[in-house]
Amino acid sequence: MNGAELFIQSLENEGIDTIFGIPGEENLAFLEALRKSSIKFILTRHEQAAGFMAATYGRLTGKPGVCLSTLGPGATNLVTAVSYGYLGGMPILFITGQKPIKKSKQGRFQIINVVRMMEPLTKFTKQIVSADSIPSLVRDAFRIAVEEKPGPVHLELPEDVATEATDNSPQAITVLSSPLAPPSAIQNAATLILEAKYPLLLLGPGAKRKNACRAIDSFIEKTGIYFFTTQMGKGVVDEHSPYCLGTAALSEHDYLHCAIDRADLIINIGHDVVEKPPFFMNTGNRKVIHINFSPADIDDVYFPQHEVIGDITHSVEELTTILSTLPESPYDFFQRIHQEVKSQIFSEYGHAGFPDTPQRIVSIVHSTVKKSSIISLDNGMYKIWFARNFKASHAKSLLLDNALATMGAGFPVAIAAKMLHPDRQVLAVCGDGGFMMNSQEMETAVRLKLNLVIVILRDNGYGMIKWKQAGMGFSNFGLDFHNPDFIQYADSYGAFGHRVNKSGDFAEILADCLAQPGVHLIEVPVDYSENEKVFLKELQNKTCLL
Ligand SMILES: Cc1ncc(C[n+]2csc(CCOP(=O)(O)OP(=O)(O)O)c2C)c(N)n1
Ligand SMILES: [Mg+2]
Repeated sequence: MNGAELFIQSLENEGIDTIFGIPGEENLAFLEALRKSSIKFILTRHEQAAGFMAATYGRLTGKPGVCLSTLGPGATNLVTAVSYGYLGGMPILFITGQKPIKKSKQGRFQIINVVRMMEPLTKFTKQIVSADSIPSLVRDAFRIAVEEKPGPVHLELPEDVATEATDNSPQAITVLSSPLAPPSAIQNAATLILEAKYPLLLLGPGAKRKNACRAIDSFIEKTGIYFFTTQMGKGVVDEHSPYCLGTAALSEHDYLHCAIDRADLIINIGHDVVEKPPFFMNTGNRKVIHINFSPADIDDVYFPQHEVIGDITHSVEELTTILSTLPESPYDFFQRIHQEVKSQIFSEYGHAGFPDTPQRIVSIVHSTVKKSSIISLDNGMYKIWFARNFKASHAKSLLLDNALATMGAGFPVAIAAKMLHPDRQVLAVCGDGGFMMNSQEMETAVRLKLNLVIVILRDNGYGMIKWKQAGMGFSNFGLDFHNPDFIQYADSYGAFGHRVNKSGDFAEILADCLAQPGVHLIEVPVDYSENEKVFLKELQNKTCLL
């Protein structure tokens, strides 16, 4: 057996069934071993896209996704996806090739220090220098990738190590469990909650990772404490709940912020400051309890007074038991905010016109897709509208990135989500800017015979930055572009292109596309004048309920 074969065996031993990537000549021994294995190889058209797919695999399964590239240019193409997984807390193993390390005949051709390049972006990065060390390195990498907070790890497999003979074998898997919070920390948190007059629950993505959703549901049901979420925390609890106050999608002035202003205690389950913070500590002197797997990263915008560090499910279950005696609390203020959010945001249909407003697009998507559907959002103005106006039913309803907030991920993420959930409707919602950053993956999606829908919101520009530019009083400059004919573009890949040409078209086209096999691209012109109308005028001028 050679190093490459032992590497593949070690991955099989970890339960890996899929690798995403683009090989180079330095990976050919690895590719040959992969060909003979039980693992599926998903070839993509850009390493960045393969990285986003592997990250999504890790995000949705909790097991590391695996991504392969060659040395030098293949590895540098991975950088954005590695960073995406690092900030987003997604377990991923990146494997890159390298020239032989013992004797090289090509000077420094294509050689950069990939291990060092990965250092600030990963939890662990190492060059493999002997085939015998592969089992322990793979085992260690997998453990580190899934440990809280999960993230990317990297192993470099040089060509000569890949072909080196070895008779070693994979290491046995051990199951890791998270440490539990001490009873005193839980008791102190319960005391703070009992003392508070207006406690609110903030739900972030950490609450999804080891699936604390059910425990949090029971906590809310028992205590009647209202909740709001960060963008990436959407769906921890079904947002159709009577205790839902919505998502802190904007930094300030939204209806929900009146509830945050009133709160004297925020119980933060699973939000950490890597996600753009919802600014709940910069006004008033409310207290914050930090409930998470790891301690808070103290920041100007985040300095909790009390921390409950340990497995989130356990902490929440213990708190629920202690708090079963919660007295009736005067929560009717939050109840009125709940009603206000429901009527102003969640049921907002927007006026019928052409082009459609963002509110109307969100509302049409919400009423057309099944509850079990998965919607992957790229980064642009519409992400704020979806985060704010779309009611998430479950933890995977909206896959969005509010951590690296990179453009280009939305479509590859949808491809991986569909591969993992072939029975669910999967939709990518992208801007005309972000989609074109990885649109080449249409070929991958068509080759894989996936059934999925891509909605492209067309404003012929980098709309979100245009909105900020106008908001700062600057003139329109440097952000407008032209687009390809999206119907012909889809057609050239063997996908199906559709265009919304008049008011009312979108709902019908979307429903049809969801019902048909194949990759469907729908070009939807969008009226972004609503950004200013709602976010600047309506919200700045509104007053909070008394
Ligand atoms: C890779 C990357 N480049 C640049 C940015 C900065 N940025 C954030 S949103 C945005 C505009 C997005 O444009 P588009 O995808 O067309 O969506 P729109 O806002 O127009 O709906 C830009 C340039 C980013 N987040 N990621
Ligand atoms: Mg745009």
